[in-house]
Amino acid sequence: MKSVLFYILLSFCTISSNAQQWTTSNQGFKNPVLPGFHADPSVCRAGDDFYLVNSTFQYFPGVPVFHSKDLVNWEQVGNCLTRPSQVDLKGTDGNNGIYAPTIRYNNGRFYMVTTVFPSRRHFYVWTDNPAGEWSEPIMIDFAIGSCDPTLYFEGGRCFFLWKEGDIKICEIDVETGKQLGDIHHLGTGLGGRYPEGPHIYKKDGYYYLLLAEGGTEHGHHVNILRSKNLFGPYEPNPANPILSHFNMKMQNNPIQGLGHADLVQAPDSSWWMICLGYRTSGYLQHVMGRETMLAPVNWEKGGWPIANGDGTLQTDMKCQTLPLVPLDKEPIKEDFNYTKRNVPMDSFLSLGLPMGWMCLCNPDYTRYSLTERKGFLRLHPTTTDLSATDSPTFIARRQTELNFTATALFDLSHLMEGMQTGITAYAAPLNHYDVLAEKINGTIFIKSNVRLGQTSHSEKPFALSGTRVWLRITSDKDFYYMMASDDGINFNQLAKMEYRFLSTETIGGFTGVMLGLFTQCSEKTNGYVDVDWFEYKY
Ligand code: 6LW
Repeated sequence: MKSVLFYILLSFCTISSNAQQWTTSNQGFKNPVLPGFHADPSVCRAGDDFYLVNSTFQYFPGVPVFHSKDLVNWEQVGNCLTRPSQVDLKGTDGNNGIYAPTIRYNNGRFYMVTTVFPSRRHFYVWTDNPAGEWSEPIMIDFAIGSCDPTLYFEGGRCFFLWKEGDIKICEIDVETGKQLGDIHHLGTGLGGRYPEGPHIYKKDGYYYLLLAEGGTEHGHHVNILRSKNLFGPYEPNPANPILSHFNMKMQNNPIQGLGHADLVQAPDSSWWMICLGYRTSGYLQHVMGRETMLAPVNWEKGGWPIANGDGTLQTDMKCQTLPLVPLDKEPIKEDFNYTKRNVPMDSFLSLGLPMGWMCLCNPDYTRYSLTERKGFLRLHPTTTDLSATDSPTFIARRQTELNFTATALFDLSHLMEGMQTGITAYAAPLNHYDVLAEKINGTIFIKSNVRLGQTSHSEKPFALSGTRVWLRITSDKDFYYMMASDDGINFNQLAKMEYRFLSTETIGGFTGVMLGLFTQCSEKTNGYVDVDWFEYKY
C-alpha cells in the first residue's frame, strides 16, 4: 500500500514538474508586464537579476533600463542614453531615432546595442552598473544599414548580428567595434515580410536563431531555427511560428501584433520569453504603442522552445511565475520634488525628474527645473511649438491604460503675453489633443486645441479670473475628453475627440501616446509656468 501511494505521489510530482508552467494552482500575472509604449524589448540576466531595455525613437533620455527579480514586476532604474554626446536626435520623429535595442551581459559587463535613424548607424554602449551612466557610443563602421542589431558572446569572442535584407553575422572586437573576420549570411527566415529582431542562443549543442517576421503590425510572429554551426545553415522548427496572434483562435483577443521576442533563462533553469504586442480598442487600432509582454517557455533538452503551450498569450496569464517580488506602487500623484542623483551635469538624470519622464529630441535642459521653485516643475517656453519636429518645451510620460484621467495644476502667475501652456495627449507633431492656457491682451484664456494633420481646431475658450488652473485629459477608450477647472472640483468639458485619430494605424510611426506638459511662446519672453503636480489615475 505504502509503495502504491509512493508511486502515485511520485508520478504526480513528475507531471507537475514537467508541466510546471501550465498548472492552474499558480499565482499567474497580467500582460503587458510593461504597459504603454515599451517597444522592442530585450532582456538579459546577471545572477539573480533581470534587466530589460526598450526602443525610444525620438524621445530623450533614450532606452530605459528596467530591473526585475521575477520578470513580472519591473522598475526603471536608469537609461542607457542620458547624454547628448551619446546620441544626436535632432529632427527625429516616431519613424526615426533609436530603434530596437538588445541588452546582453558578459563577463561582468552590460552591453546595449542599437541603431539610430535616419543615418542607420549601429552602435553600442556598455557599463558595469546598469543603473548608472553608460559609456560613450562605440560605432560599428563596417555595417551601416537597416536595424535590429544583437550581440552573441561565446568563449571570449563577440559576434554582431543585424538585419540588412537578410540576417548577417560577423565577429567583432568588443573593445573597439572593429570587424574581425568575414560577414556570414544566415538567411531570411521563412519568407514572412521583414525578417528582423534576430537573437542567437546556444543550448544542448545547437545554436538557435530567434527571428520576428511579418512586420510589426497584425501579421507579426516569431519563428525559430537551429544549426550545429553558428554560421548555419539553419533549419526551421517544424512547429513555427512559436508565437503569433495572427490566427483564428486569437482574432478577437485584445492583444495583437505579437512579435520581436527575446529569451532568457532564470536561475531555477526555467525559460521565459519577452516580446512586444499591443492592446487594441475597437477597429483593431491601438494608441498606446507596442507594449512589453511575458510568456513562460517550455524548452526540453534537445527540443524546440514552446511559448505558453500554444504560442499565444493572454492579458490574464494563468501560469506559475518565479517567486514574485512586488514593487512599491507608483505614486498616482507626481509632486515634482527634486531627486538628487550622482551623475554628470550633461546627464538628463541630473534634472532630478522621476524616471519615465522624457523630452523630444535633444532637449535644452535649462528650460526644465525642479530647483528654481521647490516642489514645482518650472517650464521655460520657446518659440519651437508642439507641432515642430524638434524639441519644444515638452515633458511627458506614457499613457499606459485605455481608461485614465490625467490632471495637472498650473500656476500661471508668470504667463506672459503670447505664451501658451498646457497638458497634451501627444502622438506626433501633427497629432495631439491639448488643453491649454494662453494670455491675450492681458487676459488668460483656457481652451482646447486639437491637431489632426494639416487641420488645427480650437474650442470653447473661456476667460480665467485667477492664476491657477487645473487642466485635464481623460479617456474612456473610445474618446479623449479635454477638460479644465478653476477650482479643482468642477471640470468643464471643452472638447471630445475619437481616440483613433491618435492611433498608430492612423498616423504611422513606432511610438504610442504620451501625456505631456508643455509651454511655448510666439516670441521670446522671460515668462515661465510652474506645474504644482501631475496626477495619473486609471
Ligand atoms: C524594429 C523592428 C520592429 O526595428 O519594429 O517589431 C521596428 N519590430 O524589429 C521598430 O521598432
